[in-house]
Amino acid sequence: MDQVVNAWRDQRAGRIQLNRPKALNALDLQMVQLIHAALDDFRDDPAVHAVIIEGGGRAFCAGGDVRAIRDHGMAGESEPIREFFAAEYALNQAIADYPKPYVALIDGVCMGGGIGISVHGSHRVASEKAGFAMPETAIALFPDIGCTYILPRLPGALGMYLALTGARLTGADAVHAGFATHYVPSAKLPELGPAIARDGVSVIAEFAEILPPFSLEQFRPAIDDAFSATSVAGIIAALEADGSEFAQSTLATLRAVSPSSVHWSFEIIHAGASRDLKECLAAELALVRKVAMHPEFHEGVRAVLVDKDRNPKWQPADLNSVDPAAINAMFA
Ligand code: QUE
Repeated sequence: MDQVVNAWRDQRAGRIQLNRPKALNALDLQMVQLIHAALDDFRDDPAVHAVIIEGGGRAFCAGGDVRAIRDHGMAGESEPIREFFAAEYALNQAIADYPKPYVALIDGVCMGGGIGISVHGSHRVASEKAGFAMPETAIALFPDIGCTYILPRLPGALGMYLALTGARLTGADAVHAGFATHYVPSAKLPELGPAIARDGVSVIAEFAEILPPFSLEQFRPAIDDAFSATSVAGIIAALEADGSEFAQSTLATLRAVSPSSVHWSFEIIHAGASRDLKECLAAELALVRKVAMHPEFHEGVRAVLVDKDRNPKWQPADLNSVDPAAINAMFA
């Protein structure tokens, strides 16, 4: 019970614990392979009626090991990049197709790859300690792990707003947005796993608490108005015309993250509205192989995770200087 992923049988449940707490359980290839192998075992074990996945330590899962991806990209090593993302996205698809209840207990940070190993499952339980985000535009990546399928299907234009700004959601807000399905207090979570293992997933409803209001409720009209635009320029124009404090601070966020990433993220999320999950993951794999080799991504990860100066030098430096031909080339 001391691997980067622990998997064990607990009464009628298969249980999985991510166990790389110092890296906030960020996924590497070995972890992805161990989770997938455990899911295959539990699927074929008739004594297992549900699978429960959780994070060891304070995080659920902070994403992927993007520092290692950057190192490979800078070294021109495309094969380990393809191997990691192909394995990660295959796991996301396997969770979506899983024939038994799949329960994620989210009691801490859940970003990027963490959303990928929860949102495609049948039950996503979030506590007041959960924090959800798709923060990829800050590192010049894009919302992947099947989120180009999920985000266009969230209420109104919330998905495009969350994707482009990286806005963080509380556990309760994540239920309102659709990332999570149940809101359970952190203090009750240690009892929930064993209760599901004994009595099945129907007990989750008994643990669930009354949902606090959606903190973005008052901004929903502004979000839907701006982020339903059919271009990045349209989003910016709508926020400028709005002029509210919310619109101003949203504009400031959009002007701080990678301009190129805002454009390629917008394009692939927009396209995701008319693709199924499998098509979305295939399009994400094609794009991520290009982005991982791109200097913009190397600079983003440098600024946020390597040097941590939070002072990226984006090229081009503003949203309206991005050449549409350069964005098209990422999808060629
Ligand atoms: C955007 C991201 C990630 C991020 C920060 C962003 C991401 C990711 C991590 C992360 C955080 C802590 C760790 C770690 C990785 O941060 O994908 O290994 O210890 O994995 O702004 O997409």
